[in-house]
Parts: sequence; structure tokens; C-alpha cells
Amino acid sequence: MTPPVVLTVAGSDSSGAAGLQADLATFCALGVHGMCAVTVVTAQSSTGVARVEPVAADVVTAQLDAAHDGRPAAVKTGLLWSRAILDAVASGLAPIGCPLVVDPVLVDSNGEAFVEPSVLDAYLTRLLPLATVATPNLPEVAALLDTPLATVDDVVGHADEISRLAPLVAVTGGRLGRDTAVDVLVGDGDVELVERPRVHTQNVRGSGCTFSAALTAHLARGAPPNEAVRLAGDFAHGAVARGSRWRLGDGRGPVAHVR
Ligand code: PXL
Repeated sequence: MTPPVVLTVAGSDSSGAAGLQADLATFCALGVHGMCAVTVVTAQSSTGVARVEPVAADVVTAQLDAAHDGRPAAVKTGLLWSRAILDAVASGLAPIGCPLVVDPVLVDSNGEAFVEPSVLDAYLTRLLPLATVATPNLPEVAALLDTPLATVDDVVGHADEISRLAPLVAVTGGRLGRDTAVDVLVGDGDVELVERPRVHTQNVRGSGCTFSAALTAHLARGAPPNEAVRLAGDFAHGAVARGSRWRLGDGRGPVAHVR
């Protein structure tokens, strides 16, 4: 018996909320075996990021090489941090023979810039061209397009430019200026809005990583991209709802992957 296997290329969040910790918890909850290639080690808490220490690019490459043995059925990228790491990941994944989810982590959970400016350019020229699905949130898609975007209407209005980023782009909600949480799916010449009730909580750290990890897991299980996006949205929404009453740390808490 072989379980579906997935790989996440992501940073470690010492607080256990986001990054590869969220990815592996999500993989476990969805019954796929998760491998990882660690890109950076962060020291952070519920109140902010204290330190980011990148892993040497050749060590990232070695982890990607080692992952071939597991024959992943889908791969995701999360925080890549530096141009050197992004280049190593793009080169390592260029011959990829399975779906790739690119979660362009450009800002941290508090909305602060998380990467060097040259990384933006490398996303556009090197990594997004390999993607099956891209999952930027609103500030990230605004940064990638170099355009201020604040609302669902702004996102829909820029659907043509967004559709050039990847075959399917899911701009994730929560910050799109409505009472509901709205994901905007752009692909196949189509724009679709997926609305879910907004959960009133500040415990949303890791929700974006959880969404892209769940998407990767569902792709590995054979769901078509549009369906995988919808299932992943349901899973991430459930994780936010489950963790909404948690009290953990002095700041913003994590989502809950399992009960
Ligand atoms: O949520 C994006 C993210 C991804 N990866 C790591 C993070 C965060 C947010 O804080 O710490 C390691």
C-alpha cells in the first residue's frame, strides 16, 4: 500500500502555526504522507517574527534531490525568502512531473514584507511559470502585479493580469473588504467568487499555508485543480473555525488542523 505523497518546500515557524508545521499537520489530517525541504528557520511567536535564518541554497537543493525517492504526486512552495533560495528551488523543480502549488509568501502574518525585492521578480520569471495553481493573498497579488488592490472588485477588475501568473490563481479571502470570506478563482478565462461565512477570530496564523497545503494534498489525491481549490478552502475554513476559541500566546493564535 502506498499513500499519496506530497512535498512542501517551506520555512519553519518555531511557534508551530504557519510554514512547514502547518503544512505537515494539514497533510496528516488529509491522509497524505508529507515530505519537506526546509528553506529558512524562523524564530517567531504569536506576536511577531524575531529572526529569520536562511538555510544554505545548496542544502535546499540536497533536500529536493533526496525527495525524488519519495515520488511526490504534488509539490508546494511556501516561504523561500531569498533570491538564492528561490533560484535553487526553481532549478530543482524545473523537471517537475507533477502538479505544483506556488504559495508566494511575500508578507508575514502581520502584513510586513517578508522577502527581498529581487525575489518578486524571480517569482514572475522563474517559479510561477512552473505552477499549476498559485495562491497569493490580496497583498501578495498586489505586490506581484505592482498595483494597489484593496477589494474583491479590484481583484476581479485585474483578472486578465492575474490570469497570466499561473493556469489557475486562487486569491484567498479574509481581507477582501466584505463581511464574508471571499476567494477569487481566476483561470480558464473564467472568474469565480467563492464566499464563506467569516469566522470572527484573530486566530488565523497559518491559514494561508493550510489552504495551499490542503490544495496540494487534494491534487495528490487526484482532484482536478478547481475542485481541489474548493476542497482546500473548505478545509482551511474549518481549521479557522475549530481554532477560533483557542487561547494560545499573547498575540494571534494558530488555526486548528484536527480536533
Ligand atoms: O503565512 C506565511 C508564512 C509562511 N512560512 C512561514 C511563516 C509564515 C507567516 O508567518 O512564518 C515560515
